Amino acid sequence: MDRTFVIAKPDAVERGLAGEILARLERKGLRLVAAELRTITTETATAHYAEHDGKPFFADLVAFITRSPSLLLVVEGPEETWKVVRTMMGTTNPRDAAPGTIRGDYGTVLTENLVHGSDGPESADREIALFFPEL
Ligand code: 3AN
Repeated sequence: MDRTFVIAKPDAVERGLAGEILARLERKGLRLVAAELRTITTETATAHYAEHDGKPFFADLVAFITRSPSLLLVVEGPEETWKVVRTMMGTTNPRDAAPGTIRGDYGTVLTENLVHGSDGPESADREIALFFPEL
């Protein structure tokens, strides 16, 4: 089976949407491998978002993802699970995201876009190792 990493971000947990996000993934046919409600540390957030280090929004991004608990998930499916999840998430900016996607149904602003999903197989491996080293 093919695994990917998902975060129901602080805004999702604060709004009571973490269960909805998990339920959507499960109803799609993905199986839950790991789940933990955890406040992401600044150190882990900085490593996770390393590709954005130096960009003007980096500090706000780290402050946002560490501000309250996130629901961290590893899910698995038959193949290209990262792509299945990305399609269900919708585009990065919820304003542009199609209805029926998580961001399209529940979000309105770029900086509070509810969910993260690995953007490829290498990212999935790296992010699972970062957040769930025991896996
Ligand atoms: P995605 O979450 O769709 O993979 P990335 O990896 O490009 O998108 O961006 C990571 C996070 O950084 C996004 N979820 C978003 O909250 C934030 N972000 C991306 N671009 C911007 C931007 N131009 N201004 C503010 N925040 C941004």
